[in-house]
Amino acid sequence: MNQPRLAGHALVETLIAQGIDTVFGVPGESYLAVLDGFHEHADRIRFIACRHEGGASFMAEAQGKLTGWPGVCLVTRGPGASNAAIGLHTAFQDSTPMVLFIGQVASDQRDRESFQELDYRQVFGPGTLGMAKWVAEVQHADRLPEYVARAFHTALQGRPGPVVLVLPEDMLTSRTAAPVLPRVVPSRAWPAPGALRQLRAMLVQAERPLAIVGGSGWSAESARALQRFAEAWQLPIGCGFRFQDTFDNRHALYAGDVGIGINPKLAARVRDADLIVAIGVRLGEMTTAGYSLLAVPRPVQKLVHLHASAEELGRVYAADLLIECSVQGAGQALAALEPPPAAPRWVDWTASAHADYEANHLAPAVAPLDMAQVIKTVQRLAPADTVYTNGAGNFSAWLHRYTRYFGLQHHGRTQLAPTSGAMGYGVPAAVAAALLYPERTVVNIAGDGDFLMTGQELATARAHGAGAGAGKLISIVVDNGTLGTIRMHQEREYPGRVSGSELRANPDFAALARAYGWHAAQVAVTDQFESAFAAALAADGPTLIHLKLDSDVSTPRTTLAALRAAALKARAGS
Ligand SMILES: Cc1ncc(C[n+]2csc(CCOP(=O)(O)OP(=O)(O)O)c2C)c(N)n1
Repeated sequence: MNQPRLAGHALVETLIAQGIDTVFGVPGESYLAVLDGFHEHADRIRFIACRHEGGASFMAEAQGKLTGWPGVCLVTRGPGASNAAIGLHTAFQDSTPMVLFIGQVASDQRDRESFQELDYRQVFGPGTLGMAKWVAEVQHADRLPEYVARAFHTALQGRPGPVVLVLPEDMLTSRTAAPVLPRVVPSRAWPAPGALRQLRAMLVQAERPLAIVGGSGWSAESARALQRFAEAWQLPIGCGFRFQDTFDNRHALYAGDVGIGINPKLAARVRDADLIVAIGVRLGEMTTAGYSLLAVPRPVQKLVHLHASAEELGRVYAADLLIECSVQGAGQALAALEPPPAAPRWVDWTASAHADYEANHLAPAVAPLDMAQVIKTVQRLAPADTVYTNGAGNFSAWLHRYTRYFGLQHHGRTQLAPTSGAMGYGVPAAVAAALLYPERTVVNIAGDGDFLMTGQELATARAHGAGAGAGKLISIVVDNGTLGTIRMHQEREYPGRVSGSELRANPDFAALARAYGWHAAQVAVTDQFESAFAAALAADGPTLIHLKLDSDVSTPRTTLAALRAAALKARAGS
């Protein structure tokens, strides 16, 4: 047993034992004893005080995405927990390991609706369609190590995801001599040998196979194993929505991303495939183009789904073969599969899939501000291991289409993007990445609506020196004066009837950034961008580049005027 110490201190010690050196949060009077624990152990762990719990929970989520180890967030009772919900939901939908700690009212005040009291089990209650894998309250300080170890196991095992631990104030101020537990070693399921034999037989029979990869939990090693498997079988590889960095986009087997704004030729190819092997990825709405690329519930294509969660397998699709296994297990086992008996008959199919991807990378010139050229310039100048972050909005379509993610077999994750479609994710994710990997450059692309949801975290970046070292922190705000995505849907469904989607009285984003102590530049024409970005890469602190984009430019493929005209024409014809 240890010397008795405050449970708040013991909690910090358990986090250190779990390998955590950075915690994101917003302080509250409910957990002063934990804050005191950070003070006590300041040489081994830091508490990054954010400006809003939405920012803090996004940062912890990004930490989980980037490191593969649970990101940790600490917030106070009802109001803090409510603000933090968005990061939790994102971690759930994105299968990101995360632990959210919430300070709670003292036990002797419970159930009175006392100040800021909330029933976290009701609000975040576990489910397969929810916010958390597990929600629990730690009632006895002596059991803190047990709860924390279970939280880390639960966040990491099976389908990774978020866990909530609730900490009553009186528990945190009690004393405990309980020793911390060692760092958990999560269990990883391996595919069964019989299932692998079946999968191999299906591959041998196939004419036009295609693999869709993604999901969380991949290590660089398992991504390399996946690449060896793909090479042995000459399989075209598509990456699931916002898991574009699972496979090297420069590889000759890469076919493109199977997400929003999918290359129409790739969509046709997914439909035309006779065998889809989905590895690690959820077959969710965005990856299946609204459940249309694969028919529900019985796809026309033969379907093999490898996933770490029993709940995910068969959730939507009646597949031909379901294999419950971790992505690490999948990668290693697939790489060890007996190679094909002869050169696969689909090599032309694979080559044309990659040729379609390359052709989709070409962009027609657009004036005065060419977003495709902006993204291509970013990637030409930025270091290879740059981390790209974004939230939700049409602006992200250029990023997703024109960035070639290097694949996590080289640099670990290089894409931090919410499959949950949460606006406001990109800025905090970028700040978290810059704090966790100070030697790496981080580029955030944000919409004007998207940026203003969490822009206050520019202050967090400055306060903690993000982007002040060798790695640069750059936020590029695409200001089109509108919630362009919503406007796009309005023009399709209710042409010409704009309601609620204008962003009037936007701030001067460059001036706003300077007020936060960031460098800033404004760019309205393509030619100005390269020098602005080069200056950001050479700057001695973080930089925001404010892009002025015509609101009519809706996506890489269309304009609002064209959408409106098409919708009006369709109405006139019906
Ligand atoms: C937190 C949150 N609120 C609302 C939405 C719905 N939504 C999706 S995209 C979007 C507009 C994004 O606007 P902006 O950031 O300006 O980017 P743009 O589409 O104009 O490129 C909205 C409101 C969402 N996805 N997330």
